[in-house]
Amino acid sequence: MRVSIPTALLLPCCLVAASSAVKGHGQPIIIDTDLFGDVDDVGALTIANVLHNCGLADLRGIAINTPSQYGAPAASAICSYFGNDHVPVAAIRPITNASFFDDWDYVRGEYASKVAYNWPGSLTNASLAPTPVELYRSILASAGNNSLHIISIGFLTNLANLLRSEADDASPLNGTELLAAKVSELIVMGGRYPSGWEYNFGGTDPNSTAYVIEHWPNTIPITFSGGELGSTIFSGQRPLTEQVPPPSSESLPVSAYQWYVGRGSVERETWDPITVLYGILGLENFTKLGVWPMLAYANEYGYNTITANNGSNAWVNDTTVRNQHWLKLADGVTNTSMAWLIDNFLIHPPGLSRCLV
Ligand SMILES: [Ca+2]
Repeated sequence: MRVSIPTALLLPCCLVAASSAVKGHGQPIIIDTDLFGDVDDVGALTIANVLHNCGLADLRGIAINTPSQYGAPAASAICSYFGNDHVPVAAIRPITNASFFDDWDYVRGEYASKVAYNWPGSLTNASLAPTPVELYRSILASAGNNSLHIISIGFLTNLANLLRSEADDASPLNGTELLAAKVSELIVMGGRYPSGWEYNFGGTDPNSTAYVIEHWPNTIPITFSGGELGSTIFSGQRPLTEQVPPPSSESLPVSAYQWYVGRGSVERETWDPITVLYGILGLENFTKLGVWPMLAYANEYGYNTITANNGSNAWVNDTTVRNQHWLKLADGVTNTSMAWLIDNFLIHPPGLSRCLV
């Protein structure tokens, strides 16, 4: 039996946006993901595809920041599953034969190769993908001024390389100039707030984290989604029992969560899905889903700093800096209600054109 929509979340009917939205005509986004080592990236790419299909997002491209050969084909598989074969996927080099193995807790399972094999997308071999810098520069060059949101839900290696990139055939601008011209916001899942250590910042490539935080053009807003936000919100379990046809055995997102979490549970922390939701909807456009705004800024001013070689971060309360924020749940929004919204996307049939099930 399906759980009813929490009424506290819903807007009055007359405020819900009209269903005149056109597929792919929403907020332009590029997603930079470490799809491979955690399954919440699948939830995040699911949300991006659903919101692309219902007209709130324009998914221009995906850049993979982990080296396994399975990441890029899995990302392509997710897009194709939702009817978006055209979305280009870039793969960081060198590409390796690495397969996920959980040597932290010896519980989680590999899912990327299974997703790529069972739902093959338009990209079936990572070596055929462009590099992330090539893809970024091409997409940015053709984008409108100050139009794109870049959403980072993994390591910052690709963005550091992009910042360092030089003029090429795609654009006479170097990476920093190109970003300053075309990007209207950077959204980053990483760090802890106001201070702490988190895996995306410190786990693999803290030098790139420090480079991006220190060299990002100060004209572009940055919003951080910290480890503390997603770690208390658990999603994925409800879709296993409430999957709208096709059944869960044929659902790519549900299958990925089953393969990863395993042993009778598909429940997972919700770091990346929340980040992509904000990256597309901002604070205000939750109303276009028919729900009240569910996120808020936790600070008014200041900026983020990397304080140690291990990628630890700390917020500096500088009242003169106003373009950086970190996220929290809006007043009155509970972990349960945010999980309900995330789960609504995970049960979303791939052919359904409206945003919510
Ligand atoms: Ca991730």
